[in-house]
Amino acid sequence: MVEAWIGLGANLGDAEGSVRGALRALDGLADTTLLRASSLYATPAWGNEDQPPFVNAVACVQTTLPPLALLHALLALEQQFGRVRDPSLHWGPRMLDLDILLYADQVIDLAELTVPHPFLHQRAFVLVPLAEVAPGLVLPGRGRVQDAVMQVDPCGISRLEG
Ligand code: A4P
Ligand code: MG
Repeated sequence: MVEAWIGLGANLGDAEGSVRGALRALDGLADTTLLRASSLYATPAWGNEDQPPFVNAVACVQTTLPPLALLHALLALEQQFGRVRDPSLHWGPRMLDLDILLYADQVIDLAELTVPHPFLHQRAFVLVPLAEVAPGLVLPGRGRVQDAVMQVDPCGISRLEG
C-alpha cells in the first residue's frame, strides 16, 4: 500500500462536474481508495494562456497499483470523461486531466511517466490545493508544500463553494 497524490484539471464542458465525478471515480478504481481531496479551485490557464480557465483539485489515494498501472488507470478514466488528445497541442484545453503528482516518495524517470510531476513545484494551481490539505507534505528535492507555495503567484485562483 502506498499513498499517491493525483492532480485533477478540466477546462472544457462541465469542468466542475468532471472534476467532482473524477474524484468519485478515483475511489472506484481497482485496488485504490480515495483518502483525501482538496476543495475545487477556479484557476487561470497556465503555460498556454489562450484557453478557458480551469477547475483544479488534488487528491490523495491509497493504492496497491504500481506506478505504471496507476497511470494507465488514470488515462482510461480521462477517456471515460470524454478526453480526446490532440498530440499537436501541448498544454491544450481538456475535458479531464489526471496527473500523478507524487507516488509515495519515489522518483520515477520513465519515457511514459515522470514523478514527481516535472512542473509541480512551479504551478500555483497544484500547490494552492495541496497546501490546503497537506501543507507539511515533502516534495522530493523541493522541500515542503507550505514553503513551495510561497514561491508561486496565486493571483486569480479562487476556491469554489460546495
Ligand atoms: N506523463 C509523464 N509523467 C506523467 C505524470 N506524472 N502524470 C505522460 C501523468 N502523465 C504523465 O499527458 C501526456 C503524457 O504524459 C501521458 O500520456 C503520460 O504518459 P497529457 O496530459 O496529454 O499532457 P500534455 O497536455 O501534452 O502536457 P503535460 O505537460 O503533461 O500537461 P499537464 O502537465 O497535464 O498540464 N493550467 C491550469 N490552470 N490548470 C491545469 O490543470 N493543465 C495544463 C496541462 C496546462 N495548464 C493548466 C493546467
Ligand atoms: Mg496529464
